[in-house]
Amino acid sequence: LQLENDLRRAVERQELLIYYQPIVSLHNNRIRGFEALLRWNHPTRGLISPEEFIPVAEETGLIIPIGYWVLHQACHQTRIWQEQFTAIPPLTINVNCSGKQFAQSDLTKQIDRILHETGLNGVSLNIEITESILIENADLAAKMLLQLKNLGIQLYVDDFGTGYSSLSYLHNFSIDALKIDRSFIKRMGSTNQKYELVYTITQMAHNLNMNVVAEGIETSEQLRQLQDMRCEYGQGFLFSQPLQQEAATALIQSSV
Ligand code: G
Ligand code: G
Ligand code: MN
Ligand code: NA
Repeated sequence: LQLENDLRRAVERQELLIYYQPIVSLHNNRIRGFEALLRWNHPTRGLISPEEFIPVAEETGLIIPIGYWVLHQACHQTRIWQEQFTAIPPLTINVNCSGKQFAQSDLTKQIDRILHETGLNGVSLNIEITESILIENADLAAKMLLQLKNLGIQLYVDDFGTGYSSLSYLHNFSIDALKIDRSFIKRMGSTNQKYELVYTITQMAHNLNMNVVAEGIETSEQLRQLQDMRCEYGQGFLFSQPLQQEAATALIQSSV
């Protein structure tokens, strides 16, 4: 497959890049940190979404070197921002982790190495995983989560609500935050059922000592409703699209 061969060379040709989307504290509307979002600037096809090439990366195992590259870049950039903007609380970085990455027995060791190389404290790093990772290999996941916790890293469940109907796994792992999938936030203002679902998820998370990140906030009405629910964090086009590093730096600069 052509895409597969192209992807093999993408890292060394520096065609992969990271966009940063702010995660905002909803109680004061200030930037808490960013989510790192991978993009591939293909020489002939232009910008390719991770939805298209992550599956290829997973099948070929390329997700492993690519995943460590993302972690390294994102931690490095976050450390630079922390040193540059000392008047605000140290910015945090959320990095997405796929199932295959999560199954690497030396994942914690590699992340520890990256933290040392970049000088970033583990407490500034949040790892995002999907529900399916926790459920499909629960024993391994429990072990990994404990190891990551020992580095100070926080665990976020991504796309919450879209995967499994079973909630029992929430008891079995120490999860720090749920990211409510943007499909729930969409039309929250116009349909009562969506509002009630988001409200109920938020209450449940708080009762289990977890924070909540609402994804895909696009309107000030959605923002107000989420603030009323005491949802801690938000992400979405209302605040900012995912930005290239220079634009993200300018956004932080303008907010301090
Ligand atoms: O940014 P965008 O909406 O195109 O992202 C699409 C999907 O790709 C999201 O579900 C996101 O979690 C995933 N994704 C983005 N960056 C990374 C990455 O660095 N690693 C992995 N495994 N997934 C990513
Ligand atoms: O699955 P994950 O949450 O990692 O995916 C993040 C993706 O969501 C990114 O690709 C980003 O472009 C997209 N996204 C971020 N904010 C919004 C938003 O407000 N509306 C919509 N439709 N998509 C968003
Ligand atoms: Mn994510
Ligand atoms: Na998501």
